[in-house]
Amino acid sequence: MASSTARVGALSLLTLTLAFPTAVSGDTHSAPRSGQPQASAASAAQLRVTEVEYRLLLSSGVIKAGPVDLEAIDRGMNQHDLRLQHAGSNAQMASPLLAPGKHWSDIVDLRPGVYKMWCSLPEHARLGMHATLHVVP
Ligand SMILES: [Cu+2]
Repeated sequence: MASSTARVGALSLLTLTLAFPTAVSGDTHSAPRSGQPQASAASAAQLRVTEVEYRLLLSSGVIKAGPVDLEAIDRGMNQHDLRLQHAGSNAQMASPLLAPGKHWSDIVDLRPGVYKMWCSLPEHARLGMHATLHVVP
C-alpha cells in the first residue's frame, strides 16, 4: 500500500518546480513588476551521459540547476551504471545496471554545485569512467 511513496515524493518535487513558473494564461492576476523570467522551465534541461570503456562522455559539462532530464546510454561492450553525487552531500543517485545498447533516463532535480559522476563497477571509475558536472544557478 505504501509502495509508491518514493515515486510520489519525486513527482511532487517536480510538480512544484514546474508549477512555479507557469503563468496563468490570460489572467495576470497580480503582476506589478514585469520581471523577465530568466529560466524557461517549461521543459527540463537535458543531459546525456554516454558510457564506453572506459569513459563517461557528457553532452555538457555545465548545466543549469533545476529539473534535468538525465539519460545514460551504454554504448560500450560491457555493463555499466551511473552514479551521481553532489560534492557537498552523501546522497547518491544511481541508475540501474545497463547492458550494452541500453539506456535509462529520469528527471533529477539538481541544485547548484559540483557533481561527481562515475560508474560503480569494479575498477571502472579508476580506469577512467568518471566525470565532473558543474550545475550553475
Ligand atoms: Cu562501467
